[in-house]
Amino acid sequence: MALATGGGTAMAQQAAAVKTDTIPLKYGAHRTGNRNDAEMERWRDYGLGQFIHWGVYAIPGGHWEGKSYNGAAEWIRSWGGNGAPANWKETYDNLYKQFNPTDFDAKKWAKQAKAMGAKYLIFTTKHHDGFCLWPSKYTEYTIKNTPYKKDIVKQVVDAYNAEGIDVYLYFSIIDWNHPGYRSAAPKTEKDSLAYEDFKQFTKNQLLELLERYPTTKGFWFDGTWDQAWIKQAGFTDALEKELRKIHPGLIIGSRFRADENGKRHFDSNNKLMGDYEQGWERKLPASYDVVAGRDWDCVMTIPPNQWGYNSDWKSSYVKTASDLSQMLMQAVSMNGNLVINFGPDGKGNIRPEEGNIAQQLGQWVSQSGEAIYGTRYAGLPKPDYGYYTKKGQQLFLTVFNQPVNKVLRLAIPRDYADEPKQVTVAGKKLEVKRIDMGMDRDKNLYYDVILPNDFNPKQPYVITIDMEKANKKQSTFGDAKT
Ligand code: FHN
Repeated sequence: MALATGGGTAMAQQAAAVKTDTIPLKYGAHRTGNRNDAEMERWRDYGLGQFIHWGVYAIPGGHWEGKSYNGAAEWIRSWGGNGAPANWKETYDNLYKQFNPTDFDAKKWAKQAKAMGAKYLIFTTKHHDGFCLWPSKYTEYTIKNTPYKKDIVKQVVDAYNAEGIDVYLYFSIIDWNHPGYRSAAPKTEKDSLAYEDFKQFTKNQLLELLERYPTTKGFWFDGTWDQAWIKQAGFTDALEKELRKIHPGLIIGSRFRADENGKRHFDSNNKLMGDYEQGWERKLPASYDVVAGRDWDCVMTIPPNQWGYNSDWKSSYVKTASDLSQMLMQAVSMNGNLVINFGPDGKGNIRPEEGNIAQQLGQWVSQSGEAIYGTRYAGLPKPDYGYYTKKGQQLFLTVFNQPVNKVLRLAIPRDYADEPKQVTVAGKKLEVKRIDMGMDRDKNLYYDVILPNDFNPKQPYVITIDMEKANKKQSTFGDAKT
C-alpha cells in the first residue's frame, strides 16, 4: 500500500506507516478468531475431547506378514522400499474388502467417552488413504462396499449425540485414492484438470457430510500442507465461506487453508485463519503467553505418535491417566481444550489399555470437573503446585505437587482485582491467611492455605478459592518502600 506523501501531521504519517505495514490480502483471515457466539462459547467450555482415528489401517495395525511399519499406523499405506511387503499398495487398496468390524458398537464407545468426561468427539470420516466411513456418493471407496456395509459415521454421530457429546468431523484433504489428487502444485494442463476434478470432489464431499449429519458442530481439517492445496487460496476461501453459510455456527480451526502468499494458520498479517489455533499436536504450549488471547486445541496421542490402531505398544512409552490429567489441566489453565486420541482395532474394539485410561481418567475428572468445564485462564502466574483455572469469582487450584509442609502459598499480584475469601477442599473449609513476607520489590501478595496434617491424597486434587474484591487499602504495605 502506498505511503502518505507530503507534509501531513506526525500522527497522519504514523497512521500511514501503520497502514503500510498491513499487507493487503484477498484471502486472509475472516472475522473468525475471538468469536463470541453461543457455539464458540460452548467449544471453550468443553475442556476435554476425544479423537478417534479409525479406518482400513486398523486391519494391519502397523504390521503385515511379520514385518513392522516404522511410522504412524494410519500412514501404513505409504509403506515403501525394501522393508515393505511386496505389492503393498495394491494389498492395502484392497483391504477394505475385508473391513468387517463386527464388534463395533457406537453406543459402547459413546458411553465410555462420556464416562471419561469427554464433551466432544472428533471422528475421522476419511483419513489420508481416502477411505470413507460414510457411504459417500462421490466415490466407491467407502464403507458401503465393505462386508460391513452400514454407515459408521451415522452410528457414531447418533450415539455420541445421544450421550450429550458434540461431534466434529475430521476430514483429510490429502486423498491417496482419488485419481485427481496431487501433492505438488499441478504444472501441466492434464494435472490441472485432474486437480480441478479433485477440488470439486472435495467440495461435494464436505457439503454431503453437512447434509447427512446436520448436528455436526464443526470440521477438523487435516492433510492441508501440500503445495497443490496451498495454492488454492481463492477456492478454499470461497469454500470455507460457503460451508459457514450453509451451516451457521460451524467451527473450523486454522488448518484448512492458506492465504494467497501460502501462509497457513496465520495469514501474512499474522491474523489467525480460523476459529481457533489448530497447530498443537502431541505437544502443549509451554506457557500462556505463547497462545495468549487465542482459542486453541491440542490433540494428543497416548503412545508417542500412533493415531490409528497399532497392535504393538510395547516398544514405546505409553502415557498414563495421570500424565493425561496433568496435560488436561495444563491445557485448560491456558484456555485450550485437550483432545485425547483413541485408535480402535479392525473389529471395532477399543483396546484395553485405552479403556483403562478412559476409566481412570474419567474417575479423576468426575471429582475435578468444577476446575475443568466452563473455566478459563485465571490471569495469575503459574503456581509450582499445579494449575489455576477460573470461573466467575471462583478460582480453582488443581494440585499435582503436594507441598511437604502442607501449606499452599498462593501468590496473587497486588493489582489482581480479587483476593481469597474462603478456601475449600472437597467441600471442607481450609484456613487461609494473608502473610507478611518482609520487604522486597515483589509484586505479589501471599496467602497461605493450611492443609490438615492428615490430608494425604493419593491423587491430584482441586482446592476451590472463593474470591472477593481485593481490599486495596489492606494490600498497600506502608513498609514496602525499598
Ligand atoms: O498425518 C496426520 C496424522 O496421521 C494424524 O491424523 C494427525 C492428527 O492430528 N494429523 C496428521 C499429522 O499432522
